[in-house]
Amino acid sequence: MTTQNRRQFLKFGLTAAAALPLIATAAKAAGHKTHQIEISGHKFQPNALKMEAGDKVMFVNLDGAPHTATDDNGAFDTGRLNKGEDATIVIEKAGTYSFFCKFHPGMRGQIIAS
Ligand SMILES: [Cu+2]
Repeated sequence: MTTQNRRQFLKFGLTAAAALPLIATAAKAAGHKTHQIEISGHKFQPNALKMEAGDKVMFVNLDGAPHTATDDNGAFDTGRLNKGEDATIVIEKAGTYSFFCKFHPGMRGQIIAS
């Protein structure tokens, strides 16, 4: 993704202190990864992602149609992503997160954080 794209950085379930850039840098130094899920052909790819709690996930929409990645239980929501846009979320707690697209509810994916 290029820097021209609108970038969103969304954090959920964090304290205000944890949202500080310095803390985010410390988390990165501790070895947390950023994973990527592409949205293409009305599918989340990969459709099931295994990762560690504390890792980030960047959703990138490559389709002409707008999409979202919205957790079934409200743990995260990228909001509307138009073509070429991306949004990054942080999964803080281990668990299985099932998500869908608000515009196309048949589009589903899963994040398994351990
Ligand atoms: Cu969609």
